[in-house]
Amino acid sequence: MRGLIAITALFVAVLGKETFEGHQVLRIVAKDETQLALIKNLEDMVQFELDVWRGVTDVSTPVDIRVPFHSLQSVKIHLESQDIEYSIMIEDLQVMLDEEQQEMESAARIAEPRNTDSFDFSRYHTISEIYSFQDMLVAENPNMVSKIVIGQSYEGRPLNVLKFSTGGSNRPAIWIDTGIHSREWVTQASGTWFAKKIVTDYGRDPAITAILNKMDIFLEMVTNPDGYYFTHNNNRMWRKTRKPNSGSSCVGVDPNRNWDAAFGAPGASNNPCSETYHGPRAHSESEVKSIVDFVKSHGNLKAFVSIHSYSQMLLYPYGYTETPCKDQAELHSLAKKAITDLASLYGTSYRYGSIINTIYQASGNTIDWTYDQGIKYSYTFELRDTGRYGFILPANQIIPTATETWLALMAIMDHTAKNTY
Ligand code: 0X9
Ligand code: ZN
Repeated sequence: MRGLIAITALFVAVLGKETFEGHQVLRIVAKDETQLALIKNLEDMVQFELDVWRGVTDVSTPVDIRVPFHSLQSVKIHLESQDIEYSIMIEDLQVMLDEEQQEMESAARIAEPRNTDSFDFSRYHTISEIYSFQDMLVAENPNMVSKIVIGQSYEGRPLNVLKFSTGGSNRPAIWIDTGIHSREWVTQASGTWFAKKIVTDYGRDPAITAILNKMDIFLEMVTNPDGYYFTHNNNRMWRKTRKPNSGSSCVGVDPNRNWDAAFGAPGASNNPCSETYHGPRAHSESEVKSIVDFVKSHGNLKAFVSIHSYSQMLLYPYGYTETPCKDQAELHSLAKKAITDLASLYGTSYRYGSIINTIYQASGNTIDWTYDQGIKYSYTFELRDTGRYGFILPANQIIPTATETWLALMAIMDHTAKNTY
């Protein structure tokens, strides 16, 4: 098995991108708790080499799993023999990836943008395009935007954070990150759109103007740059960091299980080959540690919003325990307001609640740590969609997704500003 993985890795290194021909994404629906438990077992059957896109939540929520071609038959027989219902959500993943790639390449033929006005927000971009977008935005708005490098990724890429500030020193601040899971491409793309939105609306929209006259905003758009690079060049489905694990041929740690909040407790895996591997120790990943150091040294963050995809949810702590956090009532009603605002644009419906009660148990996750650090308004989004395209959300949905999400972000930022003294 190990040998096979090593050979596959070598193959990809020599020949380029991993392909997903014949891979299907199955949507599995449990009839009852017994079936739910069986599906949970299936997630962990290593011989099938499954990739869980959307894990087990409850009986009323489907589970989406990418099944490699070689195990399709066995998985389908396995499900049928247990009388578990499933449908084929994606017939052939590679067909969808080819379309995505074609769209990106046809866009790339249009000249490189020379300023952020000609940046095409309706396309997905490479990491170097996003980094040059950041530099252009700083150059165009020297009085409001600056770039802070909070650290380096494992492979040595800069961890860039844009700071939006209209003055003051160490003002109370709001943090937003996108792309900590690298394959969730609509998030980095939305982060780019948010950055442009802030500079465009400041001085025009009274709400963002009031927020920025009181608080700073920090935005990390490519929070897992090695992973993002890897999704473009080697494996579109990469989620984790790219640091090798000692004693294993499997690479990477789940950066949303690596935080020092019930680190290693149930809701994370101790298997380096798992997509939810928590890592050898809390904050072992420099992509995580750099944010930890930033948060601590800043010391004045009032809101922390970490953006993922997919499944359309707005979540607050905790993920590691059923015990409600002490601000649950306030976080819940603010979440309701935020998703109501979001839905007002195109009717996109979101679920909301604590992580553990709304999605599943997840220990060592980002916002449990930030909340326990005293950042009350700690939220995490799961953006579009609910599974038709999953992580391969068509680029023509980037702007609508970012625009509706912005309404929810504004609700959170507005409430934070009004409750910060
Ligand atoms: O499993 C996760 O890390 C999150 N789902 S994802 O598909 N984006 O990987 C859910 C965990 C808690 N939710 C968030 N932190 N968004
Ligand atoms: Zn994620």
